[in-house]
Amino acid sequence: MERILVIGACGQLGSELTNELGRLFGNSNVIASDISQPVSAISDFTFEQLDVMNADRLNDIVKTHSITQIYHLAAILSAKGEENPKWAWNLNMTGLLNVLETAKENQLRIYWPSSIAVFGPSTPRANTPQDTVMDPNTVYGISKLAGERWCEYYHEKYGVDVRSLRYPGLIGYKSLPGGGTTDYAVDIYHKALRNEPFECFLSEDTYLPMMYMSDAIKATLDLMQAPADHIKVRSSYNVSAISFSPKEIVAAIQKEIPEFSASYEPDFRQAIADSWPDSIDDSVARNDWGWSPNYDLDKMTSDILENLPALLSEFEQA
Ligand code: AKB
Repeated sequence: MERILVIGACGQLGSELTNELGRLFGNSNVIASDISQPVSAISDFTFEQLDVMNADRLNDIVKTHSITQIYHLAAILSAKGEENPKWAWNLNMTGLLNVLETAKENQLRIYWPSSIAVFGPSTPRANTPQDTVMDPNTVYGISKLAGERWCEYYHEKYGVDVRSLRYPGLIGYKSLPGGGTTDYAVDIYHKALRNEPFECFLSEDTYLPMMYMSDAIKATLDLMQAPADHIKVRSSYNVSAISFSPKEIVAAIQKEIPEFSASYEPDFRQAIADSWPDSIDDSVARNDWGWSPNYDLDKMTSDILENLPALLSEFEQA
């Protein structure tokens, strides 16, 4: 019987993953936690307020709820991290080390997301391989690369069953992301459905690897449920689904909302995007545990434009 703790359950990925874990394992076996107050999307779950920097509180929650697996999602993303680098480093690293330590003490399975932000300006941009040059130049990317090394270290030295994916930009419609460079590809749908023009903070030809939320959840759960001997990479796996530029997502939306328009005003996030790959080679994940995505740009766009309208008024009230 698995007992699962989600850290960062109020976030963009956390709220959807918590509900999916509840469907798989039963809501009573999933404990949601976050530094902030619980959001309505996770109201069906036991909630524990947790600052992951507080190792004692984390250990108490693990013991009280007989936790067997942790999904540690709390992190400061790329754009926000650049505003306060030391704070981002401290939170991203101390949080992960606290989780790895409690995993070691309590024999837990851990999921921790890495990111395409581990790559940098000298990394090959097209079809970036699993093993390649990594020279991140954002504090977020540096913390993710260091985190990958720590995950592999805890697996090699202490046998911790830690598993990780290098997420591309994640696009969902059920909640708003915060602080990422790829987040324009979420905001754009809100503008389109409100019949407002969109001003993009990246230039129109900036390609980035992206993934629809439902594929991200599938990748995460497939990885966590794969037999341990299939998991050959204990740093983090490349996973890929779609690559597109702002111009292409605008065109995909215009197929359904022809009057939608966008303009381009690149800001400091352009340099971050320019340091990341255009597309990712995920053949190692496909071979090791059978990864394959379901959504391309058009299919994702149709799904969002169909389902987001029912939620728009909730976002306005929030
Ligand atoms: C970000 O833009 O910071 C994140 C990421 C690619 O990890 N979405």
